Amino acid sequence: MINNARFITLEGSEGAGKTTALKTIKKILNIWGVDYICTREPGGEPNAEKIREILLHSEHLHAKTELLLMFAARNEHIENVIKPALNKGVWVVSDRFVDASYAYQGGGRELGYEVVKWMDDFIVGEVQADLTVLMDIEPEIGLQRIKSRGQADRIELEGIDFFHRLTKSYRDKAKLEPSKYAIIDASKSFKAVKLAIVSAFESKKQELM
Ligand code: Z5A
Repeated sequence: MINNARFITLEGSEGAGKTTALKTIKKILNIWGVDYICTREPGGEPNAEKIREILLHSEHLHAKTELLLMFAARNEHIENVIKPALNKGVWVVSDRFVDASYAYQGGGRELGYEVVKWMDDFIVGEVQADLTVLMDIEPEIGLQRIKSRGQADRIELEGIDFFHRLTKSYRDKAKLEPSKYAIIDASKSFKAVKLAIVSAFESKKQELM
């Protein structure tokens, strides 16, 4: 935490309902009267958005290239958006952050925890989330939800084992620092998920404010 401003990240596998969760989080922060910005990864600033295009729409990328580009985009995002906002006392809500690298590249691509941890220490350092909302869902349910969405990007085209590995990596990462996480059962109905997010924020309010 810098200057009382808080850094909240939103994570989950495909079709976990992050977009829907973000709406609920915004409503909560509005009610709390917090000054905040919403951003996303990969992306969130011009150079990082260019890297996002390469990441999601290249025909092929080696796993290590993918990892390096995720962190290159993240460095631009941290230096140009996240740190300046937090330093001004503005809260930051990011749709995905470093846990996605542990999950997708460390787990999904099987590069392993250690190499991602090294990059995390090097690039993210102390700019860690105060709260990570993990939208937890079995891959079969999430993938079923996004089936009707049309053209899939490069990562969404992976096989089911990839999604099982990344789901496990998300869960394992959360176990390392449970107090930092709000784990939401994202397989429930829209209403139940919304209530679970509201309740999680209420229980963290004193700590965050
Ligand atoms: N990536 C990475 O590999 N490494 C990294 O370090 C980072 C990212 C930072 C970003 O893509 C990609 O980059 C992502 C990880 C990788 N993988 N891919 N591909 P993105 O930003 O374009 O997409 P996304 O992050 O996967 O999010 P999304 O697709 O926009 O959101 P979502 O969580 O998947 O779900 P949604 O759009 O909110 O909902 C999906 C559908 O489910 C939709 O039709 C909803 O109406 C429905 N839904 C949602 N909630 C419910 C409930 N409760 N019941 C029933 N139906 C529901």
